[in-house]
Amino acid sequence: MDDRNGWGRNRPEPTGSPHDPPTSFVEQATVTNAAGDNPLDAQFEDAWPACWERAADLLSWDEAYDTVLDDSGAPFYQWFTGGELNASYNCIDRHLEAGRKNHAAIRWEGKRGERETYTYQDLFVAVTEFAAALRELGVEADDVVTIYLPMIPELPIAMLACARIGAPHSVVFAGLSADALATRMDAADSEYLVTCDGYYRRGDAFNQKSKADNARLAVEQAVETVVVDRLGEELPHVLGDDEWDYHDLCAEFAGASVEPVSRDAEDMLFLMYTSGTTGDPKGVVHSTGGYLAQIAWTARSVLDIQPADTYWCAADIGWITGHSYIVYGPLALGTTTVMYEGTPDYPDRDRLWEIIDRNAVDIFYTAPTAVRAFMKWGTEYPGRHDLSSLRLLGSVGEPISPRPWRWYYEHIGNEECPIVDTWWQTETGAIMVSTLPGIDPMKPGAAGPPLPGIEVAVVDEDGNEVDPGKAGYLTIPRPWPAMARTLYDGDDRYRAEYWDRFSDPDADDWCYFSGDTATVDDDGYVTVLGRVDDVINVASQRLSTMEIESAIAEVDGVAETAVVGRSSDRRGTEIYAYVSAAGDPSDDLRERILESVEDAIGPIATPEAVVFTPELPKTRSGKIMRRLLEDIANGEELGDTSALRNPEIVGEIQSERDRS
Ligand code: 6R9
Repeated sequence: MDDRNGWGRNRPEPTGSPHDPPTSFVEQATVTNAAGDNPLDAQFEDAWPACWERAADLLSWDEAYDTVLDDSGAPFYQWFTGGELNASYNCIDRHLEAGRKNHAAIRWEGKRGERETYTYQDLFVAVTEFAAALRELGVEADDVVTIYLPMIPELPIAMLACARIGAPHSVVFAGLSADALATRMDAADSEYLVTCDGYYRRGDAFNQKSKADNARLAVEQAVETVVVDRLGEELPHVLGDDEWDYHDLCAEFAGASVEPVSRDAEDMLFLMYTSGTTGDPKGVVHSTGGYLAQIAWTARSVLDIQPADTYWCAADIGWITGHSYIVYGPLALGTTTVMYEGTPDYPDRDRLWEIIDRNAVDIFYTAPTAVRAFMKWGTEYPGRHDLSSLRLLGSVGEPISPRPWRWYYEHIGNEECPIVDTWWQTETGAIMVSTLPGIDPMKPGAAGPPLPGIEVAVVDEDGNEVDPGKAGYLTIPRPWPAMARTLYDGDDRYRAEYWDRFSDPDADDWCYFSGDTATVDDDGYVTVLGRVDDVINVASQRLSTMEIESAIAEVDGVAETAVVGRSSDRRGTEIYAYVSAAGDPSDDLRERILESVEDAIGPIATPEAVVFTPELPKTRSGKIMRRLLEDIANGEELGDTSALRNPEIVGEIQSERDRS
């Protein structure tokens, strides 16, 4: 990247001033600077990769590993080779053996106010019964089982049952369409499906099985299907050939015992589809040993999870965040993990705070998109509840800019909870960049330094590290235990997507490219700017849409914004800003937005249009659908909007665009 480009400029420092971690937190933090608790310190070159043994020590191994890292087949790295273990044993059985049978494993909060608690013993029973049922259906080790369930307890139970018998699971987010499910089942040659009759969306019963039926018609293979009856009389369904009722099956295997199958550390634990820059979704393959080790270590060191805690990650298990930090991480540590089926604003906008209050939640982990919504709704809602049980807050999924950061810190954390802004990806499997909450100062807007044992480099087009404060490509020059092992679609695509760009195979020099752009400051703190594909070219200047967005987001009265490019004969691309306002949108707000961008970046980045909208279109994982906004700006035909959480917003934005 050269300096003439918009994003090669020095970027302003994150505007938030550094905060030291609150003393009350530091005094009891799991990982501190105190002697004797070295946080997997990889300051010394020769301590790497051996430092990762500390992570592996958090697990119970059936067979000890021989080698920490085998890099002979790079970039197809292998971790803890020779080791054997089982993920469901690590997440369940060993806690029973430690006398923690009656400790709550999962506290489930249903959409209609239902509540269920699974102790570790209950979870053990449910998982073994379903594991026995899966075996009966013919599932063998290495068969991919697709799970298409909403946030009900049967979802983690099914995942752990698969793990118990060595069958990799592929969880497809319940809100995805029948086509999306079929594509993923086809790509993984999956002959087993676990789904449900339906679920409640807001107050209404929504038919999930008909989507699953359509997907099954679209795939070539015969699919044995297990159906969880979630809605009972509310949505009667009939079971056809190759279809089984979940609860009947489990009842048949009541009291069954299924020994956890020892898996090689490198065996696939699960497969997770994520969207690629082009074409088909990518099937990201995760290992058993390295994945679990880094997940457990980061859950303990970054999220500060202790067995006695009640911990809540408000993501969906259908995404990597839910796999790693609702299911595997917290359960491996033997804590209580809260699982919530509903949305933050139903029946009212204080729903999450009510759940925190009632369950005395210690640790809360969510996404900036949610924080922006809370900020927009106002302090009245958290104000209704006692949030003093909270000890730590987390953020994931996007950059959290200083304003929402401060709001989260003050109004949810009462200035007593550190915030960990955790950067990672489906492909990294586990958290990679974050402050250690008992040690590192927080800089609002910057995620933090790479974790001990992790190396990050921000580089230019040629792979040379850029100076502090300069934007570049976010790369990871050294392997890490939870890294994706390959893509299910093939090793070639894996190399092409992540390694070709910045590696030199002839020199056996490998470097992972994340697809993100970032800056690093003098203290080694990483600020993520956005995806490389979030770059637009205006009058031959390359601008980062994220950079423009952060200038807009700082304006008082702006709740949320997304910036896209619109083709123009005049300037190549014009900047289009979609803004959701905290109050009523006004001309004055529009003026202040334009000024803020001009001040932060320059007139080159001033948006051609500011389109106010009540909400931005979001995927179910809360990421703004920029591509869709781009199509709207360009007046293009809109593609598939089935992955949207709020499809109804599209029409509103289109008419708003026509007015502006
Ligand atoms: C865990 C997850 C990965 C992409 C990633 C980056 C963005 C995630 C972030 C962040 C800034 C953070 N991202 N965490 N950007 N700060 N703390 O979200 O995985 O769905 O695969 O998305 O999300 O752009 O490359 P995934």
